[in-house]
Amino acid sequence: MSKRMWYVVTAAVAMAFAAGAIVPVFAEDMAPLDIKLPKPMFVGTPKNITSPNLEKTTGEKRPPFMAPKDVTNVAAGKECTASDSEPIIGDLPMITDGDKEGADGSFIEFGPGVQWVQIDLGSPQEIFAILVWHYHSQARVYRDVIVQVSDDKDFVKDVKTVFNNDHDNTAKMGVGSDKEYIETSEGRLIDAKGVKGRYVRLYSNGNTSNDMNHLIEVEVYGRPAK
Ligand SMILES: [Ca+2]
Ligand SMILES: [Ca+2]
Repeated sequence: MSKRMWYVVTAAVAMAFAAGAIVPVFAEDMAPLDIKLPKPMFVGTPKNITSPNLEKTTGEKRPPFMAPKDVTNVAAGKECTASDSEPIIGDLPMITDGDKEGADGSFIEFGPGVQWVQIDLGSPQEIFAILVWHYHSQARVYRDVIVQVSDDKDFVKDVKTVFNNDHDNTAKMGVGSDKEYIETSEGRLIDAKGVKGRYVRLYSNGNTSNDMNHLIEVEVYGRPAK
């Protein structure tokens, strides 16, 4: 390359860089999330559950979920609120107490209809995965599972929906394109794709065994938002 040509190419690259056309890529250190699972309460794939929006159950273990190496469960021990502050069974701190077992004594029960719980992460976080265990001592599907993230504790503005399997809008919060799923000891992992927010809110609307709503544990894998 001639000296003049080199100069032209170098100048063109420098201008493209300044214009934002070339973005430097720094490979982030990723690692599989280290998720501690509770003891399974049943084995095999239940065949007696039908629902028009149910995903096909493979019976296979969930593949590892890759996230930046520095994420932790930022929900651990954090304060929870709910649509009903006095659940029928259990109390709100159980949502983030680390106990994910399926047996009696580990789940909270809320009344029928659309109910929500909310976790205050304390400060805005960059969220990569949300794990939720509703109930797993029996195979069942929870209806209208909707998971949202916001910096607004009242979830009025700047609401980001990261999961919604209400295909027929019975919760009246908009139609979701996610599938219903059968609860197991693995819990449900929701890919939150680095969404930012201080509060996480999770809705449900009864289940295939009864009209009640249950929750065992929620984990939120993230890191402080920059
Ligand atoms: Ca718990
Ligand atoms: Ca629905």
